Amino acid sequence: MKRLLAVLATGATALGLMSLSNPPAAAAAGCEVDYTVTSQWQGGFQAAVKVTNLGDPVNGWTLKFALPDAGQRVVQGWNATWAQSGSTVTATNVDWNRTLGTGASADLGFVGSFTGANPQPTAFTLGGVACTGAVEEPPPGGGEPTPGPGTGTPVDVNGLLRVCGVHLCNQYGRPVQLRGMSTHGIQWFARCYDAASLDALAKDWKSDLLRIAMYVQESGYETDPAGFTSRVNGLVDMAEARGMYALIDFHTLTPGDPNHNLDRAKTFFASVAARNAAKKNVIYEIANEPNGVSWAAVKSYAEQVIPVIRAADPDAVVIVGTRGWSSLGVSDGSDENEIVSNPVDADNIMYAFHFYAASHKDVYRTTLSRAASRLPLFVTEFGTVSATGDGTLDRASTTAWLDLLDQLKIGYANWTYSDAPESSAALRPGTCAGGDYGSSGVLTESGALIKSRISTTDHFPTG
Ligand code: IDC
Repeated sequence: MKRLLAVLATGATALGLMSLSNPPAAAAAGCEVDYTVTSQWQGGFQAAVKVTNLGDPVNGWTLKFALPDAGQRVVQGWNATWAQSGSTVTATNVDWNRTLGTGASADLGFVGSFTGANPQPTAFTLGGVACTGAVEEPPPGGGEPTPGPGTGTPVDVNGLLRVCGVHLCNQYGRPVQLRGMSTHGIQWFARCYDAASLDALAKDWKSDLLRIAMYVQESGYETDPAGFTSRVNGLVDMAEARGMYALIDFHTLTPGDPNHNLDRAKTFFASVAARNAAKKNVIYEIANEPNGVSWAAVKSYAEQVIPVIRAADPDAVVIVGTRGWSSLGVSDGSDENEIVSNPVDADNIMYAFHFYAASHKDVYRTTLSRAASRLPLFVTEFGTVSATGDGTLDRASTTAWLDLLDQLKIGYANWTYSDAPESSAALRPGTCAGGDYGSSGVLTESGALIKSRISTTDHFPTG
């Protein structure tokens, strides 16, 4: 059977047909692709791609097309996993748009760069089948299999990470978003990080990472360097054993100038980098929240600490805190431009962005959105509440933030996986003494919200 569908092409809109990836035998297949350049500027453009499934319902799909000018690149995409090889662009469904019923659409988009001309893409295909403008019965076996989600733990699937462009990429060179939890200060909440709690975090929460918040002051590292170094290493091993990434957070806070702790940082990172160099699961975060200090001072600190790490562990990702409590400068009256115009002189690095949903809203979201196409960003800490770590949970703002981070594929760690008596904590007071981390009753309102977000399937791209 061949059904022909009328398609309408107007102005900047090109319509094509998309066929289904890996359709079941004898299923009707067909799609409409509506491509629009929504804005264009010197050297760049933004495009919207609306994909409508005209065939039988699908669970998992991959759209491919060609950007015919070799100078065209997809810089940043949303609502799909975007990749480009030569002139071929691939957009694979994300979690929430995996299923497309008959007549259902997914709205994708991307920011592209170009040199020379900016022609419209051609050759929309899916599973290698050319789009022809019709719905048809696919030939048996005609589909190309879509890579399935990886099996195994986050570290098994993704392996050694590396910054690629503005993203964090896995061993296949594909962008990944890591979603997980931060400890509270390990000097206060060590009891919350035992085998049972980390089992729950890995298996029940399906957390991709554990951020290990090692305060430097406030009874932290400075009081017992060897002891805290060893506790951090122990937690790195526990995360590794459970397939989670470990983000080693040198939790500077007060004083806000990281240079106050420069010598301690060099000593600490020389030690943990040498000890953990062979591991695939370690990411170094060299200064939690610089504040009341210039970007030049933070950059100078980073350019002294990063070489110490690289000397021992050359290939690990390093995350640099930003001015204004890691707000990209916003909380100190600046913005990301101070970094874009004067970046840290090192590669394989990302910049930290922190927010507390009840305190930091649209101005911060706008900054993050803008900065995300220019700087590799990682939300190494955020809260669902106010910047005090306490107060009322702001569900609407938290949801807006997490939707944005998902869309931009920016990784995050929530403050805190602990039973601290404050609303930012995910576990109710007393949980850690009780040792039961699995019952729904142990979760605070914040814990329940965050667990529901991070426990969804990751669909890390492979191959
Ligand atoms: C808070 C803790 C709180 C502790 C305080 C001082 O939740 O129990 O008394 O630190 O150490 C940050 C910091 C993080 C803060 C958190 C909430 O990185 O250390 O934790 N916050 O105030 N930046 C913005 C908010």
